[in-house]
Amino acid sequence: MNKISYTFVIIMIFGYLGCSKQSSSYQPTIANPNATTETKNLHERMVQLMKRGIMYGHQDDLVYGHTWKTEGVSDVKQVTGDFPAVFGWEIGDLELGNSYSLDSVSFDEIRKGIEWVAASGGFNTISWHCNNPLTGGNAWDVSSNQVVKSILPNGNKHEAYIKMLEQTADFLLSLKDKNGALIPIIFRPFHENTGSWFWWGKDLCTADDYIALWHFTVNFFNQKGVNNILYAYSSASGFTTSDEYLERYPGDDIIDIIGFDEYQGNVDDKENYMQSISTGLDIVTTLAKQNNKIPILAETGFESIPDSSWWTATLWPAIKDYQISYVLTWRNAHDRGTHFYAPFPGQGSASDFVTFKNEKRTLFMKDVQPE
Ligand code: BMA
Repeated sequence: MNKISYTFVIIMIFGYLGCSKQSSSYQPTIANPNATTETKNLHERMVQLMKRGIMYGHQDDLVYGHTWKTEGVSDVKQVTGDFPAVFGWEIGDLELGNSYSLDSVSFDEIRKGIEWVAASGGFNTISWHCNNPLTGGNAWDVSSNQVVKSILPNGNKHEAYIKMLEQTADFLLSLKDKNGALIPIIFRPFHENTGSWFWWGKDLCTADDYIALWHFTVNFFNQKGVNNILYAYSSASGFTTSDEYLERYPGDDIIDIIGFDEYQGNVDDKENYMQSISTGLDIVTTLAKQNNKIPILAETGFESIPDSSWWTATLWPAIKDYQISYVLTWRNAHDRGTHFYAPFPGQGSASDFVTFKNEKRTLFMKDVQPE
């Protein structure tokens, strides 16, 4: 090739790369190259469904609700006639080898629920209020700022943490569909880490150690063949810039889904809550587009829902203009009368919740059925 045609080819190649970069569209990808086919399919369904609307999720929806535990069906189903599209599950205490979660739900029941959701076309996400491996206290034990350091390689609780991870990996590998394939799970450990109320929180460990904890954990699962996971990072709310959001972000190489948790505290807090959601979602959806991640509002709600039009006058206007995969409201405790975040029959916001459900772009279980 002579010099002129060589130069021409180089220009063509760079021209092509430049154009293809500019025109490349938002196409979220999975960090784990060994993710199972079912996990890839679930991820792709999330990407496609985001174009249609925002899925509604509820924590522990199937296993208990307001004033019922063993007998009853989903408060959300009772009120709307349909189930949520996304089901949150909590596995705190599993790592201790216990048969019941910290919220007194048996892991066998959780497994059955997860299997039912997968068979019914819904999405499963697991949160983990992991006990404190250094002190033996619970997730909220912030008496030491050495916990994360102590469980990383060379720390004196490293082996203890590995045992906890083994219990967790065994559970994740026990989730099978009717064909024997692993059920894909959105796993969201070490959440709200930019607050300081859990042992993995901001004042309790350095950013480097927090990020190292994530890497160790994901690598451990990868080595165990736990390839049915989409990893979700959700900070606390309150960040106002993308740099701030990324300060403790574990990295694009291991994270698939990004979001944050935000709650409304009282009726007067409405404007602040809506503003905080909007600031957070501006940042998270922009970062998601830049880095090909799926954005979510990982946890939210207004305890006891004292505002009868909260769903259509607060939550929906705050999120409706964002392209996010889902919004999840927290649990309806069976044993604490005021600790609920979804309505039950007769609750003050029940009819407004039905209006929210009937919005064209809110997606419940019947709306997300695979083709
Ligand atoms: C918290 C509360 C607790 C619960 C924990 C883990 O926000 O709901 O009662 O034990 O989540 O589910």
